[in-house]
Amino acid sequence: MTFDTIIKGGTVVTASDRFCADIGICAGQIVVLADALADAPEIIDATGLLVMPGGIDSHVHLDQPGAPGIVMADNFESGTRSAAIGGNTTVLPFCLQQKGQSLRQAIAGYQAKAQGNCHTDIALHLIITDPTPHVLGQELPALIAEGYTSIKIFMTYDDMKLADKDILAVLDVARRHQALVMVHAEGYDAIRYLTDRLEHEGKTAPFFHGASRPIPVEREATHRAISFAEIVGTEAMIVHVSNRQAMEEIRRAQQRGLGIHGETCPQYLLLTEADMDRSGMEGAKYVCSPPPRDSDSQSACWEGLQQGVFEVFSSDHCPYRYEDEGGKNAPDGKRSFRYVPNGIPGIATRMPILFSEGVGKCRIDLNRFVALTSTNHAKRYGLYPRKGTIAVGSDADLVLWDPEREVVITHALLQDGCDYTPYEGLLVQGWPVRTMLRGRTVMKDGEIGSERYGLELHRPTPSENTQGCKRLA
Ligand code: DUC
Ligand code: ZN
Ligand code: ZN
Repeated sequence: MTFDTIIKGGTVVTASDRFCADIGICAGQIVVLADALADAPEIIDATGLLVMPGGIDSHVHLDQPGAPGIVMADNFESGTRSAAIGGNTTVLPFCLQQKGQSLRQAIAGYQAKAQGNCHTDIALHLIITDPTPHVLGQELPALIAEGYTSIKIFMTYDDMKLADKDILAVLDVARRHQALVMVHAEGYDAIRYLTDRLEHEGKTAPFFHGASRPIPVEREATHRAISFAEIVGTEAMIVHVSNRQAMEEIRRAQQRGLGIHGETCPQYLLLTEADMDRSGMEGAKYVCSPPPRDSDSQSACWEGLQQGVFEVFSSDHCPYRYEDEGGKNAPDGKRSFRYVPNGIPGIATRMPILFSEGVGKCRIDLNRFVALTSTNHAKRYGLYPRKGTIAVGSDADLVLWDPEREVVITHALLQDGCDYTPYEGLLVQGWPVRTMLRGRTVMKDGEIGSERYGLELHRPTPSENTQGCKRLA
């Protein structure tokens, strides 16, 4: 048998196994895993390297419209470029429906931005902000049937929040048509109240972002979202969980047998509220929502990863330039944390951080690392087994990983469109040295190829999905 490419001498790691094998690739797919393959025009020496499924980051914002005057720092080209630098081969960005827009218009807009510009494969989640009867009754069911099977909703933000009755209505569409609702769980009214109070007291620095959305704000909304999913009788994913109380709400729901899933992100393992407490507007570099918390919250997020409460570890890459962070969009140039865009970059640093802090410090093993960064994303969002594993018939989406390489993270390494990284100066051990998308090298030693091979993936519709992709084994 001949191959296009052979990867020789590496240690293959999946979510369940670890073994030495060569990998034979033909027409973009893995066709053989065996000892001592030979005979291919391209032979890649992976001696001393781990060969893992390419990272899948299921929580990413690219080219998303925001407040007037604020432009997201990454488009599909720069965002997927940085993703490939960090060992990812698939990302799932959000397609935001703006008020008054149809879902089809929103999708067409994102597809136009993505087409021909991606270094990784992509699949879009929908964000519903305007749940009109037409959207819920016609468009959404039709789009779910076409494979847009994941939908994010917000419980906060002036222009995005859904009323409780609308949250219930979206969950009900998801129940009837077998989609998954992803919930941003922070309560709007409590945040409004606290923000007004803090501003009245003159507490406007970025640091007070944390005080405007404390842990009970997230816990209450998490509890409400879980209760709504239970009342409707459907599953839900609570995204970007930041603290123990919210994690415990999810764990309790899981212990009661509910289909409630959880996600956490690097910022909740490494950053704390103290990072927002810097001079001038410097703290704005760490402003995201939910905010970074405290050391007990970090421990709880690690526990959630270790115990399986969180099945996915995503970046929530939501990049804004620091030069735009300082309240550029504030009325009358008023400076307040209220006007700092909520989000930080992290698409390239997600895997190295979890590898170094998790595997390197014996908090998780290698198989769990692969599950949390790739396999579970593919399973939950309908891409498995095409993506998320190393098996005969799967796409040859691979990351070759040097477990010994020490790297000091600096923004220049990451090749995103931002002007900083919150992890500047962090020493990590373990780094991706080659990223391969459907058998083609898209990143080698920090260099990105000039071709953009990334495609929008068709996700199986609920009726096509015979692999049990939505339910994790
Ligand atoms: N929610 C996200 O998912 N990302 C960044 C900001 C936010 O509120
Ligand atoms: Zn969110
Ligand atoms: Zn997000």
